[in-house]
Amino acid sequence: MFNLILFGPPGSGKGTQSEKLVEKYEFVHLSTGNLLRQEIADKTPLGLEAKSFMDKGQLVPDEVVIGMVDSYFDLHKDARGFLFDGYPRTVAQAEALDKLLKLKKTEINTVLALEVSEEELVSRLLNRGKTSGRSDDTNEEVIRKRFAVYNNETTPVADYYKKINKFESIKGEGSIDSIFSRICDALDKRMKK
Ligand code: B4P
Repeated sequence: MFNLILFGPPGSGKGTQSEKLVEKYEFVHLSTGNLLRQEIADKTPLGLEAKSFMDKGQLVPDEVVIGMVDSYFDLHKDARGFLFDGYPRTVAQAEALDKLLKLKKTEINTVLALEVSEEELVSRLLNRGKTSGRSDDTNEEVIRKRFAVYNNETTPVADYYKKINKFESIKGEGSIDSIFSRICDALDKRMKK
């Protein structure tokens, strides 16, 4: 089993690149953002709770997200590998993921982090907000709040994986295909190890 985390700030292209990676490498795609948006669309109690945080640019509480990830994992017992997109976003989530993978006798093999400047990120998100209907993308104040949350709560996750030598940065600006090819090169090297 080979497990990859695609890491990066909001709008860095995790969702965009994940779709291409899933097609090429046949990972099971676990996007906590997509799972939460589905819960919101289905108007479940979890979705209603999550929406109040997401609309403000805040993270959904760890226990909610961790429980949701555990259930998704159980639904894919035969997976040959997972692509974690937007998860973990806090050190508590990273620790919970380690525990879960250990129970399944597997581990994270690599973390690839998309590096994009903040101005480019704001412009991508406002642009997506024009068509996506995502309330967290239409207001620049909420977008800036998401970056502040990323800097405070999510960047420590990078250090968590740097310490164990599993972290690699990828230039996340340029065409979608050129970024994809950088990710594939890094991934292929790691898979050979
Ligand atoms: P997510 O759904 O994870 O989304 P994201 O961070 O906004 O975006 P992503 O990086 O996937 O960008 P994308 O490819 O779409 O999170 C949303 C919210 O859910 C969070 O703020 C939080 O509240 C909650 N949440 C999710 N996971 C959580 C967790 N684990 N714990 C707690 N809360 C959680 O790209 C963005 C735009 O850029 C698109 O329009 C795309 O077309 C464009 N783009 C992509 N690549 C480009 C390129 N190379 N050039 C130009 N444009 C590009």
